[in-house]
Amino acid sequence: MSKTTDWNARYRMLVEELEADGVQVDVARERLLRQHVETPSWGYADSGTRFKVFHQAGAARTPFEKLEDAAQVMRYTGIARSVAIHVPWDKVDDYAALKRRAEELGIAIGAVNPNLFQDDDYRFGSLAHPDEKVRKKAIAHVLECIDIMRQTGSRDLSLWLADGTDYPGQDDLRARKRRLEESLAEIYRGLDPHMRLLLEYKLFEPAFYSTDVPDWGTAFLHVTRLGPQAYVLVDLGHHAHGVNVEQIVAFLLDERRLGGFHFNARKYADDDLTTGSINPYELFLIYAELAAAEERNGGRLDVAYMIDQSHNTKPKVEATIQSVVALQEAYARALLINRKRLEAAQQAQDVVAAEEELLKAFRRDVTPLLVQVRRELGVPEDPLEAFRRSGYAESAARARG
Ligand code: PSV
Ligand code: MN
Ligand code: MN
Repeated sequence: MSKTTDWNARYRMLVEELEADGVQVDVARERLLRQHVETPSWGYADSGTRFKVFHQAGAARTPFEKLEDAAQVMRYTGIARSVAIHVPWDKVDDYAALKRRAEELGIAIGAVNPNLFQDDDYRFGSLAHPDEKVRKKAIAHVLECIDIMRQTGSRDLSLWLADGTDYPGQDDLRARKRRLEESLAEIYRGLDPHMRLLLEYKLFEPAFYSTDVPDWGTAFLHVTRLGPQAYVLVDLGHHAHGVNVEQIVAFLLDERRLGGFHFNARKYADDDLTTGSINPYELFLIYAELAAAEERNGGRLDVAYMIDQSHNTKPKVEATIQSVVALQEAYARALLINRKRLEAAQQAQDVVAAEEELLKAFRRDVTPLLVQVRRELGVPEDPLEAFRRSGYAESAARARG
């Protein structure tokens, strides 16, 4: 981003252009000022592929260091207001102290993610395991996480299950469904009234023959049966190729069961790459649905916008800043869609005009609007460039080894 750019003039020009086009920039500006993205604690620690864990110099080693890195993303973007934790990866003796430290750093603790996959007992599953003892152990762990939520002030319990089978005949598929229903119901009863249970689905992996929550429809059925505090979580990396994710989002929004996202990008499987890096148009179309629902809802929508990424080839804080900025850009563009014209084109079955309305917003250069928003948020005009110049990565590498 050039230092000499007259952003005020460019912002005025954009406002004029948009208003002449029937789009209210102030509404978009205000929504962008309120945007909230949550980053994952596990995205700041060493991670790997199926084949190797790679060490990055300066990667966070403790839950407190992860908070420091998450606070950097907040410091440079102004919207990464909270950080999700994963237990026991983020196990500490004093969760109130973790909460206090987060607050000192200007962020909050967000969703709590129980770990129901890294224990020898979970080899054949957790909440749907054939052995009642293992199911009870898994349920007890999730209830412990709900207690942690009380101490960290978290509202969302984010559940992803590795449960499934590898071979036909390995287990009774209907029995697995019923066991899962019962386990989820017991967990649901443990929630406080303000808490939400978010159930994440995933097409396959680590189980390859059957997966107990393989798709949004299965997750939707479970959460609907559980009750009004249960919602579906859409992880962008967890679909078959070609699946229309924005349609799933629209359906869940209409049913008021969309609880949140795990943003990332996917090429082959659970790649967890930078959001918007591979299919920015898909990300825009998802935000187009979100912005439309927000519009119908008087400007508010209770959805948790979380990132789920683990970077092996990029520096972690930088990749997370890139993702947060991609989410900001997609949202900004979606807010600039001329809805009235889009609806008119849809009513007239003018397919080309309707598509062009979306493309026009998608192709818009929203940088002047984002610079304006960043100035109001008190963060640098170019978050990534400012972070790279700050020397934080180098000093973390020195301090953390
Ligand atoms: C495994 O697929 C996974 O990436 C899920 O998306 C979870 O949300 C994440 O791990 C953290 O448990
Ligand atoms: Mn996920
Ligand atoms: Mn995943």
